[in-house]
Amino acid sequence: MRPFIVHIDIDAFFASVEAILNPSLKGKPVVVGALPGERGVVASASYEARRYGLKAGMPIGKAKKLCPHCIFLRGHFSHYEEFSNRFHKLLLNFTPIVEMASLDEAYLDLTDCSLLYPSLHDVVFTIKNKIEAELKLSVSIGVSYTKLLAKLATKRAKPGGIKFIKDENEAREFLRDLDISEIPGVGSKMIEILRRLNIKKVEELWQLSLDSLISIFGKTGEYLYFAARGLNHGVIGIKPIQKSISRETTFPRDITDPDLIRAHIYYLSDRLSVALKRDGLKTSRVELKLRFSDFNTITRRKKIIPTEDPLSIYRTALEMFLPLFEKEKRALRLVGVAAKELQKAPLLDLYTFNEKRERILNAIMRVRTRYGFSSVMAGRELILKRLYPLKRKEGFILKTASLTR
Ligand code: DCP
Ligand code: CA
Repeated sequence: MRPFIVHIDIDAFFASVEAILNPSLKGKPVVVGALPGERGVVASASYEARRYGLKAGMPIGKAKKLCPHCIFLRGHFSHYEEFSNRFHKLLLNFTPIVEMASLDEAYLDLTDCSLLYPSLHDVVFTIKNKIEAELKLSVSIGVSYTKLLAKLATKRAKPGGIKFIKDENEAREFLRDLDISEIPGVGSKMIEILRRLNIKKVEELWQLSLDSLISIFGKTGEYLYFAARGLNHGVIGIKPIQKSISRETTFPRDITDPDLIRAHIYYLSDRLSVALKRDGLKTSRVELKLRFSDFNTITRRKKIIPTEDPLSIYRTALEMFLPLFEKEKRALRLVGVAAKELQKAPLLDLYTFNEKRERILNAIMRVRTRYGFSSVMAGRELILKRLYPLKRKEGFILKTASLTR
């Protein structure tokens, strides 16, 4: 039997949640992200704002120029998480096979549910109505026999529609005219190389053999060959381990004070540690990213014993930071810390296990879950109060409202 895969994505997620929190925003051009005059980007734009050409990732200055009367908001991350959880729970009522691909995006596998539901086709409409009635959020849905086709179908259904690609014939018709840049994972470098081969549409990509794609792109070439045919072997519910998680921020103004930069590095390490702990992961390579006032950007990496401890991540990042900063002696514009080479944390790691530290970290996690992120903070990160508002639940409200995962 052909798999029955449903991909659901919430329309203009952050902006739509804002319109629920404040109904007077409904139907208006709303942008969540940095505020005009700040340095940062659009994270989410309502469909009304998109009419002016606004989209995610656009510098906020440009957005303001294109749409001066847009309503710019910094956003409320904890509410987005709450809606995401409700979205996830609601989907689990229909099938246990649900994979949350991001906060506002999920895959459902209904293949084996045909005894439960007389018509799988109809249940898709039921799911959509239920989400929209209970969450008051508009969603778009794609349905097909592979994850990739379902995701591509959702994009075509936006905003607010449902698109089915039911068999290989429909898939071929659908893929034929698609721009290669629409295939997830195809980046600007790949597009450039394919352009030089005069390939812009998926149909043109079909002309290349598996061997020639592999000889051009290596392993990615193999992915591309199958993706161009709508095939990928992703299984729902088994999320591949993420390769890295990062947290970075652009400062409100360039910084030269090393204490202040250290505070940022600690705070970012702290946030990173929370993300690792939540996903049950450890990192064995820490990456530090610095962008100077002239936009010159450097990264440094260092191996460590697998950990999710903020202090170990911070110290490793600091070891890389100090000599660099000493040498460059220039103002910084951005700092980022990334956890690379992630692995599932073993339940009990006999070699690196430090029971006392583990207990402290777990206790901090529990207190934070209950009383908010700022209920436990290190002294060295508190000097950031000079720059940012501190909220009980969210911690410091940095410039970047975007998901830096
Ligand atoms: N997001 C972000 N930074 C980005 C992209 C997205 O912070 N560079 C956040 C804001 C979005 C949310 O993730 O609201 C979901 O991302 P989507 O790409 O699904 O974008 P939207 O939901 O806003 O719009 P769409 O209707 O196109 O799905
Ligand atoms: Ca979305």
